[in-house]
Amino acid sequence: MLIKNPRGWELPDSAATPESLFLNRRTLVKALAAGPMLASLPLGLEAALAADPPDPTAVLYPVKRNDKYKVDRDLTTEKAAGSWNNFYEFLAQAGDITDRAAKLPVRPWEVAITGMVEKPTKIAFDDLIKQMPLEERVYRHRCVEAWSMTVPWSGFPLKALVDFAKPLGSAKYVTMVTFLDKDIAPTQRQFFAGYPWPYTDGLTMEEATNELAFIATGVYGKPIAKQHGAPLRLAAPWKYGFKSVKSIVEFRFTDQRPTTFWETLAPREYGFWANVNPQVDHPRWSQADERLLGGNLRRATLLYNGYAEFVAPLYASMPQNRTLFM
Ligand SMILES: Nc1nc2c(c(=O)[nH]1)N[C@H]1C(S)=C(S)[C@@H](COP(=O)(O)O)O[C@H]1N2
Ligand SMILES: [Mo]
Repeated sequence: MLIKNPRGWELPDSAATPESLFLNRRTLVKALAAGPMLASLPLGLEAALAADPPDPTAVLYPVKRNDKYKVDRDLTTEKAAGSWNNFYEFLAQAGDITDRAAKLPVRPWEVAITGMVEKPTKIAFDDLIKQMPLEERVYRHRCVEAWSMTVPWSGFPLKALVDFAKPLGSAKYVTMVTFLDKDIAPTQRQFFAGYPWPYTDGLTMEEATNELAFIATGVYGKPIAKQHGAPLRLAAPWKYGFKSVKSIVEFRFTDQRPTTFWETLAPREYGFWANVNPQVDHPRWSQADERLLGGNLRRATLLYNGYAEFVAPLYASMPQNRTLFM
């Protein structure tokens, strides 16, 4: 389908497609797939749909579940997990951002490998994923704001990407960077324009190559929904959710510890390590328990979010003080 009109996200605010178009996207996409209706679509609508061409990776899913990673609770429903999201680029608080995030164009999508690597490079996401070993893992996720979910991510170990990137022996950290685009992310141009965009966070190389660190490209047996951070995001389940950067455009290898988005904004509340610990309260609230998305059930929060057997050795020789858990 060749479309010469500007795409939705290239239009100025005043000319942007109204939200209502996106509300009905699913129905419309179905109708489009059926074919003959296309000719009768209004031009603006056609342009809006062009933001989302067919996903060539859809055929890869579902992938085989790796049963090594057990959880002690039921899966969160797809609806509950997909209608309560933190993605500050679209809304500066947790909430249902499905319609806002629908405006994020995820094709084409390039991933840059930069910094201390043998050869800095850029690769199309669709080419990268073909080279990665895909599997499904059911992981728990604990937001620093004391809600949690349990979801089946599909994707690949971050270690596979690190191997692909070939970092130099001197690299000690990997920073993950989200897209920066004021035309797409309303908060990057409005009241929150002064935030330290783009969103970044990072891991040490030991953390990044720990078997738990996972890049999610899918969820619930399908390509990952935009509100969850399409087309690829980190899932580091032993750390508070804000470490798990969404919609990554760059993996940057450095020998200096990065100062991350939340650490820059509120250094007394959020730090680099951010390992989950129910005994170390956030300065403004308790971390002892958490609300399970999809209801009002609460569960006790676990040290390292229940993943101590995999990750506690990483921190054994470090001072077990507050900064390790914020
Ligand atoms: N780029 C970006 N990544 C982000 C965030 C964000 O605001 N922007 N929020 C983080 C926080 S606080 C959480 S809890 C998780 C939420 O992931 P989910 O919406 O898929 O549940 O994403 C993390 N990754
Ligand atoms: Mo969060």
